[in-house]
Amino acid sequence: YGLTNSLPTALERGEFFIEYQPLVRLSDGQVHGAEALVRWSHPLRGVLGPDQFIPLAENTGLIVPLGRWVLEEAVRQARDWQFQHIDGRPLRVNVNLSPCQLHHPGLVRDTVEVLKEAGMDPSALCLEVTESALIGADEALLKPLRELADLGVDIALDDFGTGYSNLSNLRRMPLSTLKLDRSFTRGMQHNPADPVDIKIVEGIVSLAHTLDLAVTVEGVETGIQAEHLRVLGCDTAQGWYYARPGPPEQLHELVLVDA
Ligand code: G
Ligand code: G
Ligand code: MN
Ligand code: NA
Repeated sequence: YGLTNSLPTALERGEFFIEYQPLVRLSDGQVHGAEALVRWSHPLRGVLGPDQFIPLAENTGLIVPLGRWVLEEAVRQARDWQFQHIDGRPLRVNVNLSPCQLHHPGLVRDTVEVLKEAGMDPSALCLEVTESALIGADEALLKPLRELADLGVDIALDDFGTGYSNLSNLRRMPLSTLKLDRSFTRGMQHNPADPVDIKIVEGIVSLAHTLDLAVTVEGVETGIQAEHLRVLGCDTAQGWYYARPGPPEQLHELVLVDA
């Protein structure tokens, strides 16, 4: 009982909300989008993070309607950003997909519907899937992702480097981006950076670029880390150094500041 029981009503009562964390292009420091991160404003327990309820939502199947709500909300927000953008740069939005959503037969149809209803170009959406969700990279999982990628949706492999990616599977996946887990960013906090971490990141960037994949780094907390990662050729960064996850208005402020 408890959290699990109150999940379905929480969705009906509108207790979930989304925070957005900016994604910043390392070459010029421009904000080019944001990752949508869901929260639950629980009437008794306060604001709960995804780690406290996503596993429950997966076990109960609520993740499918919840995930669809997140997608709708995030795409609608990105559409608003596009209407309001000041200098011709359409902001993009990243949405996390859990393994259950990947297995759900309605994924492609729902995503296409949400994009159509919002009148959004598919290329403004990036879906993040984790390495562990793609273990084995069997066709049943790759097919819907490939259909989405063919429509122009970007697919990112989240938490890259922590799971069990079979590197040779990378080329079979319809990916456009690798999101390097923040454990790699930690080795970049000193000057000079950890020489082994430098070699590892260099290798991953080189592999990624060879496969035509962009590299996003997570967990950037300092300017030193950002600079090391920029020099190593990473494309995009995300982390507290730029901004914590926050309300959608935060992105307006950041974009206005650097415009
Ligand atoms: O928001 P926070 O920094 O606490 O994120 C913790 C984890 O929750 C991240 O790994 C993120 O991928 C996951 N997460 C956040 N929002 C969503 C969501 O809408 N759906 C799914 N499946 N996972 C999410
Ligand atoms: O989807 P993913 O697992 O990458 O979710 C991002 C998670 O990382 C969220 O929980 C977010 O709050 C957290 N996060 C974002 N930026 C930073 C950062 O700079 N440092 C740390 N330690 N965590 C971060
Ligand atoms: Mn993510
Ligand atoms: Na991650």
